[in-house]
Amino acid sequence: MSPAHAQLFLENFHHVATFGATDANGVDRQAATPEDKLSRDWFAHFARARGWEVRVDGIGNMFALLNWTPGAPYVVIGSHLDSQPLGGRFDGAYGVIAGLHAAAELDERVKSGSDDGSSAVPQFNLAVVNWFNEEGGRFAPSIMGSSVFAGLMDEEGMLCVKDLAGVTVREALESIGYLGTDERPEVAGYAEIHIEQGRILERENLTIGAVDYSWYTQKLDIEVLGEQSHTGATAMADRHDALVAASKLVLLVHDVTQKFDEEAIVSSVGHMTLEPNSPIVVARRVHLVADLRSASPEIVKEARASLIEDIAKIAREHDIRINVNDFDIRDIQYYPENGLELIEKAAVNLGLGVRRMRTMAGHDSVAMNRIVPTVMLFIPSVDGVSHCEREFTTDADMVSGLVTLTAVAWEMVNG
Ligand code: HGY
Ligand code: MN
Ligand code: MN
Ligand code: MN
Repeated sequence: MSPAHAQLFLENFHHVATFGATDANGVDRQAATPEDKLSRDWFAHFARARGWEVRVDGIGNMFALLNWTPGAPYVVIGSHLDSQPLGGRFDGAYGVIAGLHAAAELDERVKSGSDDGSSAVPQFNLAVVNWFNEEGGRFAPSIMGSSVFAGLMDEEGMLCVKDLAGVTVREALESIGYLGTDERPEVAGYAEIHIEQGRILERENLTIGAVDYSWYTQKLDIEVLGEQSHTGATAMADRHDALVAASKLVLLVHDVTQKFDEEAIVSSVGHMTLEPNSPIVVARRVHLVADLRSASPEIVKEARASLIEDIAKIAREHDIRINVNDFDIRDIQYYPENGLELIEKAAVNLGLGVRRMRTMAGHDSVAMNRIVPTVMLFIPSVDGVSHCEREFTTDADMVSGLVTLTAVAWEMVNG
């Protein structure tokens, strides 16, 4: 890749980071918001300017299609442009913009006849994807667009999901002009590059991670139903305070990890809403979501069972109702051996340090790996920080990842 192309990639990456930019160098570009529309419009412009076909499907997934061989299926590369609220500017967006520039590089190679002597026109076409709502911050569950694409979630059901303001996915996508009807491309394989969102590559001074499996994850949707009353006039013995019960629950979700080996399981509550949320009213309802993850499904199931028991005790103690629903359950995904070897070979050829590693974070590749051969690459995160405005990855590592993705995608389109 020429230095000029690498420079253009960096300029584009930093330009997209201005869509929904926050004062502290992060982004707030949640699914189907006006800020998300800005990044989608940019994606479509980048593709159309190069003569690529742009499609939008029924759940807002966007595809840029490079039709080299009429009728051939597509190797799809990409990730997601939506972010967490007050999130990082690298999570997802890096993989989409690297995907676009890897495609531009390979398009050049195919159009000018490949420089490495392999067949000029590859066996498969190439497509770049921007998946809808990978983050699940505004609309739960997460990894929505790619899961609908992979047939793991029902499109109609997901279009009816509402955000906190009661806006449905369908209404939100219509409001930004990205509720499509285009036919989904036939996929021969999938490749995604992403920041690690952990500390391993940085600690071992490596540049590329070849993801070999993803952790088992599930969420608990919990509704605590107490009784509204006056914070001044109601005797303590007469209160059914949903927030006191919910607060005990939050600590239980954190403390359950201590029943297992250190770091064998991670869990927390990251989302909580309160009704009526007024200073002199005892809360009647609290809605919270707990996130449980482990390399061992058995450990998550054991932790869940322990929580269900404790939740029943709290409900009895406070004479309130607590409803618990499991959702967003993602089984462990193992990525194919030949894909790992592809990443390792490309990295070694480029003189980059590489190792195999798991992902604790969920990704669109977790959905795609259920239907097509899938490879997932990581580049380092400084301090391992993510889902936070302080998220950072160096330009040099981003370019190294881009060049590696380009090499891997070239192998994949040539079958
Ligand atoms: O679930 C995840 O880990 C991803 O960030 N959506
Ligand atoms: Mn992500
Ligand atoms: Mn994320
Ligand atoms: Mn909620």
